[in-house]
Amino acid sequence: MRKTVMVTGATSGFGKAIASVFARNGYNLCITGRREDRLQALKQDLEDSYKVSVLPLCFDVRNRNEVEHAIAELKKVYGTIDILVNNAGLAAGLSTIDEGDVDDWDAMIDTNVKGLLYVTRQVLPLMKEKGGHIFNIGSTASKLVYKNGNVYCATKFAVDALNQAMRIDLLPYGIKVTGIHPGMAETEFSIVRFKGDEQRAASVYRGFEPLHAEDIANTVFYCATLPPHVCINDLTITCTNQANSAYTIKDAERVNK
Ligand code: NDP
Ligand code: 8X3
Repeated sequence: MRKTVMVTGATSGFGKAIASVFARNGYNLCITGRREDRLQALKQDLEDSYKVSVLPLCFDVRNRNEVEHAIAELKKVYGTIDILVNNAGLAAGLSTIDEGDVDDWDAMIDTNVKGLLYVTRQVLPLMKEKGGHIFNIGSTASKLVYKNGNVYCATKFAVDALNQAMRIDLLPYGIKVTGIHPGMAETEFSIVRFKGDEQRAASVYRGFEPLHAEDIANTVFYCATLPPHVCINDLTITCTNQANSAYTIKDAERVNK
């Protein structure tokens, strides 16, 4: 029987690439996000290309009622779920703590921390009986705070803490928990952070090759297909020009260009 994977935030970036790699390998999917048109287009594309079943669920992870209704729908369609990828998230703004926008703080905390918890809480009853695998997408910002990153980093530190907590709590159910911590990747992440300013977003990645969404998708797929007794707990992945969330160099700065 085909396995089922739920990917939150599949309308763009990592989530879309993760959904695609699992579909290409024959998994049924539940894809989520707030942009219905993108969910429908991805469903069509993946079903046509790979002959798998794709359930699109359009909801905001910040809204508990919407999360509950969506996962009740998932239960009706698939019954159980094998893999959950908690990927939906964002950074909003980049400023010092005294100048930060409180609405941005709410959006990040509500999405990256509370949204991840709401989804996980509803999915677990569909996973506990036969075990499964949860991926939480953290960041290099889960490991080291960078200048002006304050609240975003705090939400990703929280994701790191929740990885550790889930791994302990879910041991009796044979549920693997893997924290994936990417460094800089050129998705829509910076466009969202800078409120649609595409030039500013592009400048973040100028002068070096950042990660591609597919690099993270392939890593998630690798972790998900290890033998049942093996769990990768935590992985930090950066492009070659990045050491951590505070140190990245341009190609021009390399001595052996
Ligand atoms: P994108 O902006 O390309 O994708 C973000 C996804 O999250 C979209 O599908 C978006 O869907 C979804 N999303 C955001 N808010 C909500 C919400 N309230 N409810 C439901 N879905 C939501 O960025 P990335 O792919 O880069 O980001 C994915 C994850 O990776 C995030 O958690 C981010 O913090 C993390 N990350 C990103 C890095 C990077 O450099 N790109 C590096 C490290 C971590 P929609 O708008 O349709 O709702
Ligand atoms: C996203 C990468 O470096 O902007 O988590 O924090 S970074």
